[in-house]
Amino acid sequence: MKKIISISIIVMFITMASGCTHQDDNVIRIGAAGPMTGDQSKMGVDLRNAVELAVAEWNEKGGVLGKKIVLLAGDDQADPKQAVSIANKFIDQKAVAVVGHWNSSCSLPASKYYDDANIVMISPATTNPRLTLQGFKRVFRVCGTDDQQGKVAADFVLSRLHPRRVAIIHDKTAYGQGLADYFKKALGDKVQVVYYGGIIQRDPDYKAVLTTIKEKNPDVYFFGGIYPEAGRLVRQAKEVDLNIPMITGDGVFDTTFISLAGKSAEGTYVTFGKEPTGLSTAKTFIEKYRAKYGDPGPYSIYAYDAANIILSSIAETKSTDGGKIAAYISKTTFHGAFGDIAFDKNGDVTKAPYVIWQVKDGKFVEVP
Ligand code: ABU
Repeated sequence: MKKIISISIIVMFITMASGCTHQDDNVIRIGAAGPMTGDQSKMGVDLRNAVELAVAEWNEKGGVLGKKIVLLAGDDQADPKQAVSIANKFIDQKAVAVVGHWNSSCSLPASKYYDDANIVMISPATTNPRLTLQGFKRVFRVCGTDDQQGKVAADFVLSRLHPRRVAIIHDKTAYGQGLADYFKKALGDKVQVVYYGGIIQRDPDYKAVLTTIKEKNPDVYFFGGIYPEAGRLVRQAKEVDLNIPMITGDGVFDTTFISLAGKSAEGTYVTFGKEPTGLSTAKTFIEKYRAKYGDPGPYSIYAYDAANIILSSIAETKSTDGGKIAAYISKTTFHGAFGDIAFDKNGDVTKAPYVIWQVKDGKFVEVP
């Protein structure tokens, strides 16, 4: 008897030491992962807020499978190593599914951990095509891909801006460099690419590279990267008298870019999805989000839909098994705030969403 009691005490201590004492099978845990601190924090906070809103709505209706839903927030700081650490933390915390990550460089390494641990992952914003080409059955995204937006950007440049010479810069990340390469590929041999090169993220001064580009005399320059660097690039381009338009991708589509760049942002072209405000389903989401957090960010509605896809799939399958939830997601059309969402065999959305936007009078305006 003494021996049995001792073993029980040892097991209890091991359980406490491994951090499992907080586990409570009367709840269902959903992760939200993205950069919640650092210079891309607006994106992670937008994502987390949207998932929190969806979770609160479900909990008001009684949760899912009769259990309260608990949100686990994971700040990956836009750092791949931190993303893997968050993935392992969510696995330890017995998350059923994750909305995230935001950055391609984070989603790519983290996705293997989720899939191996039978956790469903839906990224609202990761656009590197490789994410869904790894053969993982539990990995999805609700946004488009960089081959799609690179082509939309190149078609626009060729058909509307008619340049002879183009410069291409990227931030050396899976997203930024990948997008720059798809843009370059889609240009083909129809223009001369007079400059192609990478910059270092968070470097405060890009004037040397911008001066080199100016000497090559391009008509337009493309940037594959995120809004903090894009803000510095367009500001410093003016300082070195490089007065040509920038065209860039969804990682720059945020009002923070315009605040950082000021008047230098004017005229910048950006590929992103259509504005959701015309949709009645989006209207309800926008009103609720605004009441709680202020204006939704560009990817908030995508994160909200991702969370609802996960929660409704748990409800419909009556299961928290990642494989069962993923199989249901793969074959179902969801009616989200942003319209109908269905997935192809890889886990990509079946509709490509990109249009061209331009900064005009301090606002993003869709180019007709
Ligand atoms: N799609 C834009 C930014 C997120 C990413 O790295 O894919």
